[in-house]
Amino acid sequence: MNNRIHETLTGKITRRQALLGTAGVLFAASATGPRPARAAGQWLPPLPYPQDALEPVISARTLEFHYGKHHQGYAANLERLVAGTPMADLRLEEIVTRSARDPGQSGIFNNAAQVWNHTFFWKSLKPGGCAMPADLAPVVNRSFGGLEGLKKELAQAASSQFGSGWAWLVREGDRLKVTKTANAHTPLEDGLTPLVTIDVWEHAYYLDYQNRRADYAAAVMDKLMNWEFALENFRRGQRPAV
Ligand code: MN3
Repeated sequence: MNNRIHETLTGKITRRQALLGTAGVLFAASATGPRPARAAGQWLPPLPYPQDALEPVISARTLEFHYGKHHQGYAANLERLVAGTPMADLRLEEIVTRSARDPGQSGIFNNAAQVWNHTFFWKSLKPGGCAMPADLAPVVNRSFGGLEGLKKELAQAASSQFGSGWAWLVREGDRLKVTKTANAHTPLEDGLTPLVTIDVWEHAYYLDYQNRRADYAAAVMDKLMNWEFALENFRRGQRPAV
């Protein structure tokens, strides 16, 4: 978290802010009035790689829309929906799990979950991909009989999800399993630990693959999947923070 966001979230008035002049005065005034707005853009962290880094599997043009329009749109909606509510002070994962239990908050849930899912998806991909880490291989073997078995199940989940949604590799106890969710839904709602995900909304692949979702999913698994990120999440053994 950068200092400015941290200061805004904690409400600290620092010497640096005092030196900001007008901005510092405005912030100081807001300390006794309504809670200051959270930093703009907080739900839209930078992509972890350049926009063209996933080519040719995922084009820069797709990321321009997927990150720059879709993810950006969910982030902007979320910011607007939680502004001035008690949700505004919660961590993103808490907003997701709390709003999931309240049908009256489906708008907040859909946007918060999509922000979480997308931030997690970007981290699930790595330019050039990577090998399965030796420390994760035994649990993959135990759960799926090997990497090919895992890919087969993940491909099946990606292809068979009817309409928009997500295919996931998750940790359940000491084993792994594949699951899929519709629309904005996420395994966080079921208390599972996601390790990696594949976005199977049409906006994720249509510019590059049109209707060939299975080809997109196979290419992502073979050439971009960040198995090192999967291991990090497996080791953490709890809800991974994004
Ligand atoms: Mn998407």
